[in-house]
Amino acid sequence: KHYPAKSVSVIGCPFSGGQRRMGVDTGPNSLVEAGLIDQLKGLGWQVGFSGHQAFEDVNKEIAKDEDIGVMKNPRVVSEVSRRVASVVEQHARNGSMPLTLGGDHSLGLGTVTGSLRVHPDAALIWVDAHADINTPETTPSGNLHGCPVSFLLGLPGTDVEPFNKWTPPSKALLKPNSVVYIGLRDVDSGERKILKENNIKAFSMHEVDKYGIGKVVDMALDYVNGGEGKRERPIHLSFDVDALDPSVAPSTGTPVRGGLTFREGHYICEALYETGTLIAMDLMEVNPSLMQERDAEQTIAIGCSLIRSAFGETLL
Ligand code: 6HN
Ligand code: MN
Ligand code: MN
Ligand code: MN
Repeated sequence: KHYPAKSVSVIGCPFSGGQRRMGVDTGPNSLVEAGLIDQLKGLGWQVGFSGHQAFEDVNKEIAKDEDIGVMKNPRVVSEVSRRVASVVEQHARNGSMPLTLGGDHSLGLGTVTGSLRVHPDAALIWVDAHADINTPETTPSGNLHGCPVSFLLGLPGTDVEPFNKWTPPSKALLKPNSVVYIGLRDVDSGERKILKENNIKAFSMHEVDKYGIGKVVDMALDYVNGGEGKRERPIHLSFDVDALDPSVAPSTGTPVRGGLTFREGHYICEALYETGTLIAMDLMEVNPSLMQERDAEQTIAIGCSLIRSAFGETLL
């Protein structure tokens, strides 16, 4: 299995430039302040954490970062993803499992790129209310947190500056049959077309209701492993906290009703830990400045407990 040494590197990414609501950049610090590092140590992990990533220099360019087409903050998002990719890559190469705390989900372009440089055979499980697979041509908002998967796949429309300077579509590391979604319920029409055309496996909330979360996670794992019960392929888990129902995780920028329950979210993390094949995790879109203080505390606490589940906290 991939991390027998139980070594994890916590990569805090205080970044909000992939969308337009303030505060998501404070997510990583809130998770750490809530005791995440000690919680991971308590589960027997060796935890590397030496402060959050310093994006101040890029962040202060945001005001000057003019739109390219409809893309908002394109240079800043591109530069941050480029850096995150190399940080994730380094930790993975050193044998320490990257755990990235967001920050908005545009960071997923960096985290997954970093993982795939070290584990080219890895599959991606994207847990989210949204598919985040808009291209610069289909995005209705111009917000790049809705686009990371299309860049990872190198889809038509992603050969744009400044991204093509460091992650050109011709060198895309992710294949459409290496991605599985769980939790979708707010997919744009352009995205739906992309999912269909590329035959991308997705378990929406409809499938979660129909089969139950246990079966859905089994089907997702069978799919990426190419065989029933096979559990060998390395997996990168990118977990957007808005996959959970807003009643469970209210403090997030793009909440959508009808989401995963507390247990369904935790079940996914527990089941992935159980495979022993998890090689990286992202926990994204925790925005403590949204909703009441109580809601923020609840969302932060759930962020921590989802992570603990993915790192081996069991019920019994
Ligand atoms: N997220 N599909 C919408 C858009 O603007 O492209 C929402 C994206 C949300 C992204 O939650 O990470
Ligand atoms: Mn997302
Ligand atoms: Mn490997
Ligand atoms: Mn989302």
